Amino acid sequence: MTSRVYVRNFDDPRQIEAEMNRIGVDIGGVDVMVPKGRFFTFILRDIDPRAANIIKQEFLSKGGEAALAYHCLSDLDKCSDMLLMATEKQYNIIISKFQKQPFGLKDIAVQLETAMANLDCPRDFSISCGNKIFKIGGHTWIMGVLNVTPDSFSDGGKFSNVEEAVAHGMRMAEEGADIIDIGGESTRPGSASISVDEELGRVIPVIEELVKITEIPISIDTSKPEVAEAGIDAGASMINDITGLADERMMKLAAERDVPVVIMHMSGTPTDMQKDPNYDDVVYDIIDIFMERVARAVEQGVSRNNIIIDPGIGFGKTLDHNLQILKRLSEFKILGLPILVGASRKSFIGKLQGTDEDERLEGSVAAAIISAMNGADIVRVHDVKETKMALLVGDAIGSSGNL
Ligand code: 8Y7
Repeated sequence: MTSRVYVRNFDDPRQIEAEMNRIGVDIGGVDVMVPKGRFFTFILRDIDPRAANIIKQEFLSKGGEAALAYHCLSDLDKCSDMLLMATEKQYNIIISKFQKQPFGLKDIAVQLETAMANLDCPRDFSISCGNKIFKIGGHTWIMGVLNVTPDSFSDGGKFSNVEEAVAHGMRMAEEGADIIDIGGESTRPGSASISVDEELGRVIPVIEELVKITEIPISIDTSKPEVAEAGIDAGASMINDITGLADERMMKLAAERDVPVVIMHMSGTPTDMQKDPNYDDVVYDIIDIFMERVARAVEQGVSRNNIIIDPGIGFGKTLDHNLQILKRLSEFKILGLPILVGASRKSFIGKLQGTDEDERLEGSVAAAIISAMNGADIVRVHDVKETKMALLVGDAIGSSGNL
């Protein structure tokens, strides 16, 4: 009898374990072998050629590989990028050797160690929001969009009176939303900002009414600390800040009130963000900015356990930037923080579908599912019922085969 070859792809070490158990591997052998079945590829940006040459040697000597620019062999003044390829087991050995090396290798060792810990599967943390605990990993939470603006992206004007807005919030809760995100200021590209009083007048009555009749956690979508504070006083239990806590007062408020905060990435301001967006690498550049913002927020007293990151689809991004972010979303897991994605009804979907704002449902659901499969923990959507149904299927597929 001839034996046949099959392919088996793993995206979670629990699946490697399950496969070894199926085969009947000795229990002691499983733990030893799983780290050899996990392969990580990392990019190092702007690496000193002297460090790069040592890294190359260490990886080769352990059976891994580290690809560097040809010029690094001769020109020791010109930094380059580097591609690292090895198993988890090989990284662990190499990292321990880096501890004693010069040229910043110790720092790289710490970064690699942190990266692998953050990429660990299953992701084992949760976010407390109001009276709910959102467990991260394996399940995608839904944030329903409630715009209370006369001119927002979608639903513009439809829910500008309190009663209608409250009714829409309740409908989303019934349809399966886990959080309601209430915003009063339009962030449509090119839109102008409004005053604190105007924004307060739009959102606060809606929050006050909703908390009377439902337990669903409410997020306040604002970049103004005054509005966020009043929103929390009225009963909101999360801050969604599209400027990514650009205002330090927002960091202080989040720290004081001990509520989860969404740090969203935006390049520029809503007025100018779509004028020629430009990145070296859209994913790595955004990760760099998250690193800096998260460190600053933690310095201001924000608990790391309260931070959610969001790459900000459509905020200073071209069509291709948006597609790259969604395709490579899992790379943001390197930060070890929950990931939120808001792609719903955005203009890139209209561009691809060739449809107007009110006909972007199918692409929005597709984007939500792909986000979830690529590591989003929360999706911010307008069409709650349709997204919920699709996610029941998507999440089940995503977690199938895990122990
Ligand atoms: C997002 C957002 C908007 C997003 C987060 C729209 C308020 C535009 N988009 N907040 N807000 N992420 N966290 O189309 O992508 O809903 S407004």
